[in-house]
Amino acid sequence: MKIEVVTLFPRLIAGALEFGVVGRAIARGLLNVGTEDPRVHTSDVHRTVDDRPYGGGPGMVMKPEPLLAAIRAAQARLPAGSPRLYLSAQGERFGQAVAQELMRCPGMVLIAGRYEGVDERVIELGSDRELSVGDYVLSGGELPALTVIDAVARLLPGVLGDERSSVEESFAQGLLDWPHYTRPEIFEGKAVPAVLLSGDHADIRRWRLEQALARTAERRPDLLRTAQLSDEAQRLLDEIKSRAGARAAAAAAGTAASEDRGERK
Ligand code: 4GX
Repeated sequence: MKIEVVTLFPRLIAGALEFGVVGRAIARGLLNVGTEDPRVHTSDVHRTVDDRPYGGGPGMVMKPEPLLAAIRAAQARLPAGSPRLYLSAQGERFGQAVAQELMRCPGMVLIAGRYEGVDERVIELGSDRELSVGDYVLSGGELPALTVIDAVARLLPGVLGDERSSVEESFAQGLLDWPHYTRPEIFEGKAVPAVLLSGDHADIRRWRLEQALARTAERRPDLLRTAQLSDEAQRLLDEIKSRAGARAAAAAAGTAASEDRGERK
């Protein structure tokens, strides 16, 4: 896959891509990331890429001409059918489903804006899709672009070898991760759960699935509504929920009983 990032800070992109899984994917030729700087597409002595907003107000807006020229130069280096994606807080939420969709593209242009925004006509003429990585305000689109690159790169064939986590591929797909442990067996008085030392792989597998389900139910119940649960997972989840329900009832009854004894809540 070939990715082009349109950015005023090409070294920010290049620097972040030197390390880890993505760095290795690039070194092995599984992924290629280029950058295009709108400043290159200016002709005035000051290399101006921003201007004051029509209608007044504080802050600056990215000028349309250099930005659109940069997008087109980037696009010209990519195969046909490579989408142009604009990163902004106004976009559709980027998540694992969008990453999976983008993984199938031959390439993509990621447009990282700076200042208070870009001239709206560039979004209309030079972008196919607007993506947001989350509901917070950043000072530029570079970190969102790197987020998209990282999430997509991990899905490319051959990028994850042994590290291909079973979470993404197998029985706990769409759930939060289970807890992980390594040596020592006791750390600061805290022991590793015994089941993980038992050598019983069926037991370990069931425990991990149960942990993933319980955490997801507790922290992100919204994910359970879209996760594709196996019959086994659904059964485990029903048990977890009835245990939680029973605990809540016992706690309420305990409160009632202590109140009956005249103790305060
Ligand atoms: N998820 N930003 C875009 C420039 C900008 C400012 C105003 C349009 C209007 C963001 C996010 C994000 C910061 C990227 C501002 N563009 N991008 N940039 N959250 O906050 O994707």
